[in-house]
Amino acid sequence: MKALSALAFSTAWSISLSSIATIQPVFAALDNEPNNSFNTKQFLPSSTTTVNGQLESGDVDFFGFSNLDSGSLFTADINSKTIDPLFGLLDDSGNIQAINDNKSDNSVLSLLTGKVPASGSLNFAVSGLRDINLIGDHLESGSYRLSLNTFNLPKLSTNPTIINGGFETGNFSGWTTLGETSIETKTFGSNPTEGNYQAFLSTGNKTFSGSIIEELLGLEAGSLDNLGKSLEPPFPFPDGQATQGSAIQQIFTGKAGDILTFDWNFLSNEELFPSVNDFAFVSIGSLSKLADVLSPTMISSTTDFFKETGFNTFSFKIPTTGIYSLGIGVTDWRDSGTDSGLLIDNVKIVSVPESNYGLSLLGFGVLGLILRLKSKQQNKVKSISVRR
Ligand SMILES: [Ca+2]
Ligand SMILES: [Ca+2]
Ligand SMILES: [Ca+2]
Ligand SMILES: [Ca+2]
Repeated sequence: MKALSALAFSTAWSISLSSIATIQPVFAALDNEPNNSFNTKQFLPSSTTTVNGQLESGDVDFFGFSNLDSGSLFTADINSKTIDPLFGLLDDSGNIQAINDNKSDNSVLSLLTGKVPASGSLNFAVSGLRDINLIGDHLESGSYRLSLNTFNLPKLSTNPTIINGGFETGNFSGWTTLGETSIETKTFGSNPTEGNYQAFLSTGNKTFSGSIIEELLGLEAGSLDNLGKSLEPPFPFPDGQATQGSAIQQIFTGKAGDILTFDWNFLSNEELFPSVNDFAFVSIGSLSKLADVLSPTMISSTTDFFKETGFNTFSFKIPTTGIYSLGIGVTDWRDSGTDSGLLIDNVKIVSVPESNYGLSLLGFGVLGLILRLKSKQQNKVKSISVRR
């Protein structure tokens, strides 16, 4: 299937609806009963990207998309004004691979993402809330639209130095993004630390699995899962997975001794359970956690999230001159139920002239201490104002 961006798709859709209102676009199909089981699924014509369906109480709609580009990424979502949907993904034998009821803490609509398997086929089932076995155990009734979008893993670009590190262009120019990412202002409830804009990454909505994020960031397979397991002992969770998240990346040339810094604020709605310990991470040189739900620095948040760490500063000294990949992200841990997020701002490189290297490092250390003290003071003020 030809890769079609969401923007291109919505434009094509509105044009065809307005100019030729009586003709369905070739890529839209209608729900055709009976399609109530995997074995009686409705095969959709090649190049179909949309299904306009109708769900009745006790009804499940199974669909088969085919001739997709194997290895490409997909997002598939259910939109409806009348039903609370549940969405399932099945393999080519009919085994349930993934279920999504609610795509985020703020929506009952459903969304699935992933990678198109070698067969080039994707099998979906549309049902009503709580019908996790896809057997029609629900009372929802109404119309919906299923939309499928496929695209390639974003291409990486290498910049001579960090570009748009403060996001003041109001977009992600210079960055590669994957998942649910947006540019926010102070109306988010947490002020940018530089200028008027900051980046926000979420574990809700259009997110991708840890393995796909690892692929984008060039990380070893399983490394995000392992980072989440780093709580053990006494909290082993050998089944732990970085289930779904978002990341941004920029590749740049770094000079030995330069210092890369950025400000970050980890936010979460999760309870304080080690079993659902969502976390934020950074990869440069190696992969490490920025914070997790159990971080002792979590305080009440003035954003839509319950809790946040407040802004902290990460810093990394470039050990040798060369090309570096900076990846920053946030992920759900073990389940995909409750959202976490990460604000990022002021990504920059502090260049240190070689002759003044030792002296500047000392100065930077003092600056870092001042920033940390300042941040602590801000946190104090914030927690007081929350209580008021
Ligand atoms: Ca049906
Ligand atoms: Ca739902
Ligand atoms: Ca900024
Ligand atoms: Ca979570």
